Amino acid sequence: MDEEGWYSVTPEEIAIKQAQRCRGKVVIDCFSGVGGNTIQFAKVCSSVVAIDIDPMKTAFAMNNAKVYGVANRIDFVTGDFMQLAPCLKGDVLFLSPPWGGPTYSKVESYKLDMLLPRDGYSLFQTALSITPNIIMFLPKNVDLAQLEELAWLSSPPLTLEIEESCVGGEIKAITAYFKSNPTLSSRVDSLTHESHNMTKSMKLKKRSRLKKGIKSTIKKENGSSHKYWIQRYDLFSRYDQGIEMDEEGWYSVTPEVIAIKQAQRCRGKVVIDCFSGVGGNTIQFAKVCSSVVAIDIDPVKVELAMNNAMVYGVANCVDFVIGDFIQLAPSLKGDVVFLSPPWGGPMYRDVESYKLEMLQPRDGYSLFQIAQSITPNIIMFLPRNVDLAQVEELAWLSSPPLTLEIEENFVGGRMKAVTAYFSCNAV
Ligand code: MGP
Ligand code: SAH
Repeated sequence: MDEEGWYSVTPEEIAIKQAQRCRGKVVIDCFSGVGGNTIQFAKVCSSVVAIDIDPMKTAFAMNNAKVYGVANRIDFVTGDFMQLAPCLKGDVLFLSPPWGGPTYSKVESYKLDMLLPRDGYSLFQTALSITPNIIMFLPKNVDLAQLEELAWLSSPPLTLEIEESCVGGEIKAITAYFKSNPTLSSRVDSLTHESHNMTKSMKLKKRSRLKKGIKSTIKKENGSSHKYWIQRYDLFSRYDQGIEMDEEGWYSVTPEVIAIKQAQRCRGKVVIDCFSGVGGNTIQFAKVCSSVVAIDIDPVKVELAMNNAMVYGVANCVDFVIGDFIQLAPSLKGDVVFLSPPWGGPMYRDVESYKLEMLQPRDGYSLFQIAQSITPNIIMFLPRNVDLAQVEELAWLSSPPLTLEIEENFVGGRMKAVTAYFSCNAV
């Protein structure tokens, strides 16, 4: 535990009860803290994503989930829920945001405006963009009229059930369960005009920059990276302005002219960069896309990518996630999925025909299938010696078959790789 953990963790008796309402569902625990709720969700839900902005909290939650033997059933994400929201999907959203510290009980009536990191109206509005099935864990002195307002001002209005959350018979907090109600929504159609005006005050505020403090060692360039160091300005034209790399970054970053071309195909779209590495693609997506989520399983890569995005002045346009794309996929949504997975290191060139089975962390068929569960608009960055018949197979074996465009990628007249653009309609 850490200090905030001590005063904000949901008591087990309450967390168990809340989780029972989510049995079999895909749950997003948006402020997961040290894992009090996450652990109980993991026991009964079909899938749990646990998000916290503080990497220390994620580490504590992982440890605590291990104590309960459920760590491998949870996708832990260090990130800002408000920023990640456009790319999340799930059946139930669980919100137990900061109440402003232990002093919350000093006021007679706790107002939703006092919740953090945004007022309760903004939080709720963001949650609603994902699902109407929202559970909020709130102070026992919360203004219940404001909660009812949240339900009624939604369009369509939601049903609301308030539960007094007790430990040993003593009220500790309030849990509000919001759900959609089709009959209710048709009856109050005539009210929606009024609701509409009132929801204006619930509009989301401008995106705030991610605050992160991931501590890690950044490997400096070494001998084996020298060949790539010579090409440094092809990789990042702003290399001299503070770009940082690690060894895998050197040999796998997408050269800038190629990344720019790939990004142009995604102008205005919500893009998921599933293997973001040191950010070669992420940076170019950030310049032209409406929203970019950059996922990498390696925390060092994410730190490097954040630094590099800062060099290009686009860090605040990207939602950085430390996580496993394979595990996160069921909770992701977006217009385009960009896959530039590990090819197995620079030795990929040693075979004449590179097979999709050689991609990592799963073979190309599996990666493609996982990507397809999100969108048919998939871009794959592949070795120049890839077996093109296999790539075509990916398009044809899809149901319905996808259109495929293969682009050969050159830098300074040398072929570096190929990009495969799959889509239902043109991306
Ligand atoms: P390369 O073949 O290692 O370099 O990678 P180069 O300069 O073409 O070497 P040559 O001596 O054969 O001419 C070419 C490009 O492929 C790199 O700049 C990366 O963009 C990309 N790339 C290489 N690897 C090993 C990976 C990888 O594992 N994953 C991803 N996503 N891209 C890679
Ligand atoms: N396009 C990137 C390079 C990607 S290299 C760029 O231009 O910089 C491939 C990346 O995949 C590596 O950084 C590796 O850490 C990451 N990776 C490997 N397995 C992963 C997984 N399961 N989920 C997310 N990222 C993964």
